Amino acid sequence: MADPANQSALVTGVTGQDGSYLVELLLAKGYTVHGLMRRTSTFSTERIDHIYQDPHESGARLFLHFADLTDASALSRLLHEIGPDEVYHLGAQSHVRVSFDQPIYTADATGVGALKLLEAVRDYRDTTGKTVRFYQASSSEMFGKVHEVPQRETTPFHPRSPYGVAKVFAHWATVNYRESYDLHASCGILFNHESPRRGETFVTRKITRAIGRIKHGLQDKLYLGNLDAKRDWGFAGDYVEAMWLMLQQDEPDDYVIATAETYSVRAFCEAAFGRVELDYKDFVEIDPRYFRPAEVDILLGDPTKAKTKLGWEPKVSFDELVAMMVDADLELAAREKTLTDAGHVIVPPMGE
Ligand code: NAP
Ligand code: F7E
Repeated sequence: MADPANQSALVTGVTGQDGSYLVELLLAKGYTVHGLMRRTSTFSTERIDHIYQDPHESGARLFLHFADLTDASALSRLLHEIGPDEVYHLGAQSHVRVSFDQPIYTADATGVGALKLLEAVRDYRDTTGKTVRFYQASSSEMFGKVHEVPQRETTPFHPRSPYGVAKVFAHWATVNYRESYDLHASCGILFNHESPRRGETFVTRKITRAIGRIKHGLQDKLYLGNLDAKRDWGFAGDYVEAMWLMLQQDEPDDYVIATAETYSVRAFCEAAFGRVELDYKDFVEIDPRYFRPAEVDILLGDPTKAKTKLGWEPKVSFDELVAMMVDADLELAAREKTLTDAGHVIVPPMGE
């Protein structure tokens, strides 16, 4: 294994949930980290502000670069400019429901974006002769209408959304570059993973955000869609470790990363509202707006291969995850309440 202190990594999706945890992990190991972020009209670095380092200061090891996943020339230029040892491709339009509203953009950013980055990596490797290892953020959404339970690396894909279709494309593009061009490229087929940094429009965070606001009198109701869908929910901090482990292996490969437990959205509601001694039935209402044209009914992963080959296991249990998220959102809502009482206008989180 190479000495991490001399290693550099490029992380796409650095402003996202996983990007923030992965950057923390890589910096702690001694890596120099380059994050790719897109230009937005407001600040989008909230999740990494606590680890931001002024690039002018000596010893800085986190550098941010503007590029969009749809811009092949920017990706190629960045690869040549940075010359990373490892590339973690986490950037994507990652919301399943939104992918039905934006199917073409999702295909472009989430699907073809991965191919553009693979091309940039291949070109950089071929031009310079330098080895680059590549991680693709594949998803359990690729299993969609599942062909078996639990799902493992050999389970056939049957995506149920434009997002799932785009991820299947990106997944096979990565496998193809491994097989065609001898690229050290691995795919992590990650099942749902959550945290207090989870985007507020994903169901777990939507629930825990609402609980905090309900407890502090800032919100009365929570509108959700399908409560019967089941997901294999783990903690994002555990899952980024699996990404790193994949790129430390001699041979590239694909791995399911999951907890091997599944719970319904209803069960998540029960556990999360239960944490603050409330009954979810008193607050949750169903809004058909949040149903999807095609649903993924059950996801349950079998992480045996990751355990055997990578020595990876999830550390945070379902109950611990729920408690961590509820507690963090109670604190956030308490701060919002203080601001509201002082006359500030706090815009409630939007659904989806
Ligand atoms: P996330 O919080 O939604 O983060 C996505 C990141 O991609 C953000 O930094 C976002 O930037 C960036 N991005 C989106 N479109 C882009 C574009 N056109 N150009 C450049 N950057 C762009 O997602 P996550 O939960 O951290 O997930 C990380 C990756 O794992 C994603 O590829 C996701 O599809 C995949 N995945 C996630 C899960 C899960 O349960 N979390 C499971 C399996 C796979 P902004 O901050 O500007 O929006
Ligand atoms: O939905 C149901 C919804 O949006 C979970 C992404 O990270 O994980 C994520 O995709 C379930 C679905 O995540 C609401 O119908 C009910 O069955 O939290 P979610 P997701 O669709 O599983 C995979 C692995 C990824 O790769 C994706 O990038 O919850 N649900 N009511 C709802 N979902 C939302 N968002 N909002 C609701 O009101």
